[in-house]
Amino acid sequence: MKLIIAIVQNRDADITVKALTNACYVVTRLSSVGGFLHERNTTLFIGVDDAQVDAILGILRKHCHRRIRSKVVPLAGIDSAGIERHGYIEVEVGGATVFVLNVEHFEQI
Ligand code: 2BA
Repeated sequence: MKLIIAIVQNRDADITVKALTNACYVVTRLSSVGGFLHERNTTLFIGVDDAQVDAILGILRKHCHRRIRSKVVPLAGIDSAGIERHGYIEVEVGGATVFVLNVEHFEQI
């Protein structure tokens, strides 16, 4: 058995969870926040048999899209008004960040 942990963008979360549950996979979703952009995202926990991992990855690939996001970063120095200067960097986010872990023991009590 595997535990799939998938971090997805909030814009993709509803449709991804719907596709997973429609395909009869059991999903737990948690609200999370990315450490770099500080944007809210969604972390999915999906426990599945080994043989189902590829199908889950296929659903994630289909519904989780890459997007370009901007982040404000401080620049060296200050401007003529004595105010710190800032610039923007662009980063590509997603589709999904996926971890596939071996499950040592699974039990529902
Ligand atoms: P964030 O940490 O907010 O990162 C958003 C995007 O910013 C990342 O997209 C990546 O393109 C960029 N980024 C992250 N850290 C960076 C850094 N130190 N320097 C430059 N650019 C950086 P993704 O890689 O698609 O990640 C999307 C979200 O997935 C992340 O949001 C984080 O919540 C999670 N994540 C990604 N990799 C992870 C990892 N190795 N462990 C735990 N969570 C991870």
